[in-house]
Amino acid sequence: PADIKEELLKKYPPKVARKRATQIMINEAQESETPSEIVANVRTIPGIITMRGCTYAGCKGVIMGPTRDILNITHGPIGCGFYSWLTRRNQTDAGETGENYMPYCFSTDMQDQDIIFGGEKKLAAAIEEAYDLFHPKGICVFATCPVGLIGDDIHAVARKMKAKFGDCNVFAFSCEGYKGVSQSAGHHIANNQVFTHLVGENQTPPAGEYKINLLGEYNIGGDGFEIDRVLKKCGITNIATFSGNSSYEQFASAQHADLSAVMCHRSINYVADMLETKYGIPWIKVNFIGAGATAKSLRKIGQYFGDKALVDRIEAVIAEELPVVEAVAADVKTRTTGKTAMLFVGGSRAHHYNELFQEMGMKTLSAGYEFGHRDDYEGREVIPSLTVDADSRNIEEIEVEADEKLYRARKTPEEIKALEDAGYKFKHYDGLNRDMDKGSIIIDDLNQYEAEKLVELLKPDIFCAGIKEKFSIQKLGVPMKQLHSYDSGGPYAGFKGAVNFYKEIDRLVSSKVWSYMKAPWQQNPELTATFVWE
Ligand code: CFM
Ligand code: HCA
Repeated sequence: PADIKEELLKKYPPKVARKRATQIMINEAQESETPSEIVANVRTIPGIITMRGCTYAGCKGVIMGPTRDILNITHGPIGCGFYSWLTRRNQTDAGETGENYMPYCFSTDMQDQDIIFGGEKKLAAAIEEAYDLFHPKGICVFATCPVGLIGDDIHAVARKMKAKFGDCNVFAFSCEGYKGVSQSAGHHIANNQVFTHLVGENQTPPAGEYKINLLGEYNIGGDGFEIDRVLKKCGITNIATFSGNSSYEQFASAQHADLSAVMCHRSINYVADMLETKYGIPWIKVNFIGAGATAKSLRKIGQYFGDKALVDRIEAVIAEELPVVEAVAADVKTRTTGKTAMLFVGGSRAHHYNELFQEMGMKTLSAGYEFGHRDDYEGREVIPSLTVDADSRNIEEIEVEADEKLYRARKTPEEIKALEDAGYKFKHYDGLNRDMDKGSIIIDDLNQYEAEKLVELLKPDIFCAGIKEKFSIQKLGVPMKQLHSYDSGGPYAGFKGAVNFYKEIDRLVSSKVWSYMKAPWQQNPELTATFVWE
């Protein structure tokens, strides 16, 4: 593995090589050990073709995109709105009312003259037009790069329009694309505003027993539908998902839950903290990717509430669902055992999907995040030692206090202690490194060059990443599975999702079709050219 690292760095100029060397590590960490430090959440070196996206993508596309009945307006040139229009496969169930603005792409379509003379009037007119046409409960406004550069005050416009309408919650996000080093900054900006402007608005407690919020689940390919199916079967009430298949009302009611179950902690762990500080809702990490992980997460929720009726029902559901999944795993394993994978996704998924591959007897040779932070690699305990650089300081941290009226401790300190004494972990997640094999290669902010080099050197049986990587990897003769959009597949979460995933990966790694393929320039060398410097 050390040779592989050297190979990856060889082509770089010395300064670039030195920096990348701090973001590529040969994994030493084992379960009990403290992983060594990796450099993460820092700017991509200019000139490198990163896999990352921008702050606007994280705010508008990732966090706010999946909420069906909030009308999202992109204030900017049309490309930003167009790119984030239905590309993320976040599904929704608009139910009986059918109120769903996700199929629309709302944008102020800024032109040169708006950049020169200012775009605030155009934005106000767009909000007014959207309100007149749809009368939504909420309108959100998203800043793109030029808006930040010319200094349009989108928050003032939002406040003015909110006051004018009276029955529509209008608020804005300063999520200019360049603001952070990646999407991650956009998650934070989005979540802060939802927490400030929306959570807590609905005072009527929703009906149901064992109330939880599901944080960091975005219903890609229907994952959230499958998780909701399983939760419902167990008798657990999901008040609000942040933000897959969500509605305005769900966010507004989130303070009524008794537990926050956090799935993708990368995109939302600070909201879990704020819900606890302000309303008294404890939080735990869960993971519904993988049949084993799903069973474990359900048991963790059961143990928190501690009711025998719930615990028994959860066991009955697991006993009913798991054998079906295990039968499929046993079959595919005859073909997939020993096969190898590489996993490079934005945040949590590069970690979560390890478990699904393990269930198929497969081995992850190399993995990493586009924009994870050190805690996503090394575990939550490193958070106090993270350095706050200028880029992180750019992102607002909001201070919350216990709400005078609404704060209610869900458990007594004795109850919490009893759970912890029994090994129960609140507010905790392990990083990726401890779950990866010794000697596997962990890479932060992998780029186009390194991706191709890794495939060339280690020839995995499958490579998992996003749309930008898809075709270049397939041209190398290796099957490629998108773990962002799932291509056209899914769900992969929960019990039914695990079955879907096993079958899909089995199909991909057992097929030879990609290795037979030759790119045009491999067949017809006349298509290649050599540049000669005269
Ligand atoms: Fe969390 Fe996500 Fe991910 Fe993410 Fe994303 Fe996504 Fe992702 Mo694409 S919230 S960090 S910003 S699990 S959109 S649903 S697939 S990069 S690994
Ligand atoms: C985003 C969204 C994305 C992109 C996926 C990809 C997603 O980062 O803006 O590169 O294929 O999951 O849709 O992460």
